[in-house]
Amino acid sequence: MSILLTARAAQFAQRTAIIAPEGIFSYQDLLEASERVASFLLRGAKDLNQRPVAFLAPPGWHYVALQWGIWRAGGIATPLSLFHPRPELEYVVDDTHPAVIVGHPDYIDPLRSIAEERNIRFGVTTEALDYPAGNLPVIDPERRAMILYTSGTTGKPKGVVTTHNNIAAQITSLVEAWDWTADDHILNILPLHHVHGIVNVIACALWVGAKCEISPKFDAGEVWNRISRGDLTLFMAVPTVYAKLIDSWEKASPKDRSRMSGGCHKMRLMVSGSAALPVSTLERWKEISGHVLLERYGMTEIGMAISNSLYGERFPGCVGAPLPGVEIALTDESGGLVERGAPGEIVVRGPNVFMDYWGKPEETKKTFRDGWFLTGDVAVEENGIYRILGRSSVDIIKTGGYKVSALEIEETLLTHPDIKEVAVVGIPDPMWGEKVCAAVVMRPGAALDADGLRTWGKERLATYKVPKDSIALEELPRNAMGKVSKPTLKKIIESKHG
Ligand code: MCA
Ligand code: AMP
Repeated sequence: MSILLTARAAQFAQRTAIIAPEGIFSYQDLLEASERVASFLLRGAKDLNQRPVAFLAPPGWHYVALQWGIWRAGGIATPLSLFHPRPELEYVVDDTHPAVIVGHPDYIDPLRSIAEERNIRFGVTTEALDYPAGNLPVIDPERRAMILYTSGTTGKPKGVVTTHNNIAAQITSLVEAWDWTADDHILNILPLHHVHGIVNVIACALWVGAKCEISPKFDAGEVWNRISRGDLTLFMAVPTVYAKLIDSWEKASPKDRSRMSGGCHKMRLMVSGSAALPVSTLERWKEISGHVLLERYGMTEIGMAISNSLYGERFPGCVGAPLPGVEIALTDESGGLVERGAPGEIVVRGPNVFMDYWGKPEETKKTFRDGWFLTGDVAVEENGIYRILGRSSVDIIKTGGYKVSALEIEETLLTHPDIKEVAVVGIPDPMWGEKVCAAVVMRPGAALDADGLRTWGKERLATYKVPKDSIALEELPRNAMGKVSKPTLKKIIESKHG
């Protein structure tokens, strides 16, 4: 057997696969380029034997050729984030011990020195793409294919390992539910270190032989220009992207607005996910685009699990029904099924569910009960339709579609020499969904410099994790047990911001 996604490409050989800043590439181009990349990674060896390969490339041709090349060499594709400063890149490298680190020419610094300090082989994507093609191994799809880092309730991010079969199950479920065909043409504007961009957009498109157009970065004006051309069939994004597109549309002239809306009318489907879609955004988007956004629910560990329907009614504020092949149940704290209509934790079972957390068998064990994956999200179900109520942990924050851990941010802020105590919370925000905010108790004699703290934070954490607002308090609110009361803290911060 062979890797499922790449094995399908031969049947679409002459069709356009990727439209990217680097050019337009067919499926045949992708097969040839990934063969060269795989040969570069192998350098004469037979098989990478499920060793991770860490790589950093902007969304585009190099990224996809590299991902496929890693798979075809028998490695585990471990994408790094363009938004991570050196300490976060080092964390992933030290956690995965990759066989090779590969960087796009624009992102060699600091990757090369991270690799050299650890005696890890380093390569540049351009070298890999020029390497002579050689023999490649046959890969069993039960093998590990990808590691994506996700924040959890226990501090540092965990590497979520999926197999080729897991990824294929995640793709085929969406291909069936949303009727993907080779005639589709999608625009990706999402980062490529998360499931949303990697699986829902790029992998689904490449599975069916569709066209995948990749922007290196989200820019509302450019997205509107692209949509206005009227040849896209699909668009998928997080609620913050739709909020930004709405802002941009509101600022446009009447003539441009009609061009922008006209482009949307030509599409067959627009999807929102990764965070709760406010009903107000759904309604405004419908007025602007004529589309009722299809909202769906997913998670790094499971891909997509629940979705509103493509052809049937879509329910505002709800995420719909379980996707094909995915089993869902709502359970109470002891693991029993909740009564109909009562809130419960979403638990998930199916071939889409990940294999394990990289190098963390105990953490893996804790997130499964009787073969069901425990999501930590709470929902209710009525007539087969699920509505997400929130998360069981106050320490997980969703900002602009990124999941961040309050504990990880607190741990980092506590290393600041002027900070004595700190607590981080997510405050509801119309643009970001939730905004990361920090309350700090400064050491005697030190005063809070919020801008300075943000600059300091960006050297240590991805910018989206760095608190957008910080306030200084004499002491943190605590409950009778001495634990910081985050609900009280949220109220304090909200009242300070009016
Ligand atoms: C950028 N900034 C952010 C975020 N993004 N701050 C908080 N949260 C964010 N998400 C910072 C920037 O660093 C900058 O800081 C300031 O905010 C303004 O940035 P701006 O240029 O306006 O942002 P942008 O470049 O337009 O990015 C917004 C974005 C992006 C396009 C919404 O955040 C994004 O691509 N989000 C999607 C993430 C995603 O794919 N999540 C899926 C994971 P400063 O001004 O200080 O420099 S979830 C998933 O995969 C599961 C399976 C699922 O269900 O889908
Ligand atoms: P991640 O771990 O980054 O993959 O984020 C997964 C989390 O995003 C889920 O556990 C949910 O908390 C949240 N999420 C994803 N889609 C939705 C949605 N449509 N509505 C509410 N929350 C969502």
